[in-house]
Amino acid sequence: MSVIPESELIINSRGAVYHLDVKPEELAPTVITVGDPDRVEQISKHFDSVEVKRQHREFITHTGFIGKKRISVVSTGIGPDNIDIVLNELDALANIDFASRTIKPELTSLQIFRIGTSGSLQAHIEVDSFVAGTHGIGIDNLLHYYRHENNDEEKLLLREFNAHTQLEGRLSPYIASAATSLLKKFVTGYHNGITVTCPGFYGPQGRILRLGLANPELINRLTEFEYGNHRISNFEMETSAIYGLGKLLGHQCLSLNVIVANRVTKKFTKDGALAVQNLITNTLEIIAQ
Ligand code: R1P
Ligand code: URA
Repeated sequence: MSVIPESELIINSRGAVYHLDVKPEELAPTVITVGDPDRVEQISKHFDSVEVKRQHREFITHTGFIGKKRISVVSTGIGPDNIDIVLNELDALANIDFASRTIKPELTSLQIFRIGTSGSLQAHIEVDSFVAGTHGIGIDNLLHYYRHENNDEEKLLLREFNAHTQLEGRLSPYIASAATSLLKKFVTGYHNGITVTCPGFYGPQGRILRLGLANPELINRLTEFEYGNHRISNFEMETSAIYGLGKLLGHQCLSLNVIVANRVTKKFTKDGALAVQNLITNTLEIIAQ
């Protein structure tokens, strides 16, 4: 069994993984990730008890219980590059023996839910509504650093997406799916659609402040995409990376987002804090069952 060197898996003096500063026993099998560090407390305040509170950089972790369900909430900060750190470290906490630095013989599959904010790409997916992403299409590059394969449905969807958007060549889009076992619990009250993950908030999401866009047609192309029942519902900055890495590592992942901006109707939520709170309470009710 090969030993993972100190330079590759960094464990601090507390015996905790480097960026998250969390020890293996401090992580629950159900994990909620959020972009905004302040959202961790907004979620853990609904717990019956909180046993662990850790913070290092933008990564805050609270672990506790709702009834008998043990849950960890972890902030990722913004973007797919941070998801590389968080997903690898969550997996290390679950599946690497820190004493021997070897992969455990029996692997644990975590349930990972993202609770985030997002921009809608369809007029009818209004601000304050909820989206559960069936797939993540990444127009960042993260998954290309890992060996990965797609199933036939994913290959077809990606091929159609590339043909329609003409992004391939300038970018290298990739696709990964939600865990269907989790997705089926989030149908009523949630729009289901493809979530596109971008490596930025402005140019990569077609926003113009002072700079011109290399691809001014991006939003229209995404909005108009159709393949069978599949449509692109929204975009944000983490989902495809979570789905892609989560699947490769053997975890079940689902990304839930509340719409704060509608990029077609140009509306913005009147109360973003309330919108996020509504998604939190709704999601926790389902997760805690
Ligand atoms: C951009 O404002 C951030 O908000 C969205 C995007 O994915 C990006 O992280 O998610 P969070 O609200 O979870 O941070
Ligand atoms: N988060 C994003 O990444 N984009 C939006 O439009 C809103 C929230």
